Amino acid sequence: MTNTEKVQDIFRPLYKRDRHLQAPEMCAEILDLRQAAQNNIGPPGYRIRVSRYYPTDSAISHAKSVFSSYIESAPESVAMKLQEALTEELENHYDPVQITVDELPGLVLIPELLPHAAQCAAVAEIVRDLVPDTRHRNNLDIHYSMGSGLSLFEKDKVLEPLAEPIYMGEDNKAEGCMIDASATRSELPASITPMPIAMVRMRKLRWITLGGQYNWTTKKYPTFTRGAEGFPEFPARMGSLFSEPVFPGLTPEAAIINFYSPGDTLSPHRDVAELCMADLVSVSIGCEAVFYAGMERYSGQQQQQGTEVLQPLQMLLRSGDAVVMGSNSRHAYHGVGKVWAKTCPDYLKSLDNFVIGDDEEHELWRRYGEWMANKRVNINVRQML
Ligand SMILES: O=C(O)CCC(=O)C(=O)O
Repeated sequence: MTNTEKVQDIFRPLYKRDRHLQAPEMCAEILDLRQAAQNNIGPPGYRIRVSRYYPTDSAISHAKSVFSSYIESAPESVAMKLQEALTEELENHYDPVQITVDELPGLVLIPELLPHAAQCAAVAEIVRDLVPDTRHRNNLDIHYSMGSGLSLFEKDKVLEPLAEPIYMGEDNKAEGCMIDASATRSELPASITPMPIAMVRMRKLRWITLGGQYNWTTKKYPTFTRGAEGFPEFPARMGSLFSEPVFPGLTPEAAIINFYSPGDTLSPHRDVAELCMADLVSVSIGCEAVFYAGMERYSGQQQQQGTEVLQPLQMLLRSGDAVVMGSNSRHAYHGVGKVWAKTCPDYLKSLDNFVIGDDEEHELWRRYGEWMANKRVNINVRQML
């Protein structure tokens, strides 16, 4: 049996169980981060520890100012109300805790790290600025013309198929690359027909990549020298959230933004394309999901010796939660088992509440909120070198 088969064997029962799970609370093995932060109790087999996330009060103040400037650069129509909401939220209390796990050293779980207003601003940055920017590849652009950019909320737009697929690089033309690329991430359509934007928005857009563009076929980033001409720029605004002091353990150079609808899953995998061991940071926005993380290696030795294999840690991720995978957990297996419908928080569902004036803009934000009601957006940031 290969290691991949062993890993599949270990994770498969969890995916199967969660497919039918009505609510995460019904499964005692799923760690609820908020509860765990209060009662210090981990799931069977795991010992957790809870401590303050930011090491000092000045790091908290610095983080607050990062959130505030992030929101300041949100579109004018919403910046003021978002700023008010942020002030109110942070004045009340902002001192997140981190949960560490003895059995998975280097894995850090931070419930409620990203304030509500920053989450709202991030959704807007993603749909207005990042998705439409043709420098950021997405799972559809191999087969569809993106024209001047993918505007998800443009009424009546239809994506037109390309006459020939456009691959990312010469190496991408290898036979079988479509099968490979579609395995977990691309969901390429069986036949390439014009695709209404509503379909793209609802389900078909699965990811975009920022900064260094990861090649799903070669499973590599292009070769770069930091600082040299052509080194990819990471979007500065988004990058400000994923740097010190909020995430001191990485320099954001590449990211995958994953879009999940209820029913979508992500197979267990390890992120090993990066050439350094800087932290990998993953932030969730929108609907709740179960996230699994297991050891770097399931060698099968334990099974041979008759010792019990520790089940992957299963945890419920809610909007605003962050997962950091560093040091010994940097290459841990991980995946997403289920996204629960109707679990998106109200502040994201009613984004139009933040808009001042302008009917058109109001309508647009209403539609962003309607979209988020059934989405989970995961921002997964890495350092390449
Ligand atoms: O959606 C998530 O929480 C994890 C995403 C992930 O593991 C990845 O993009 O590699």
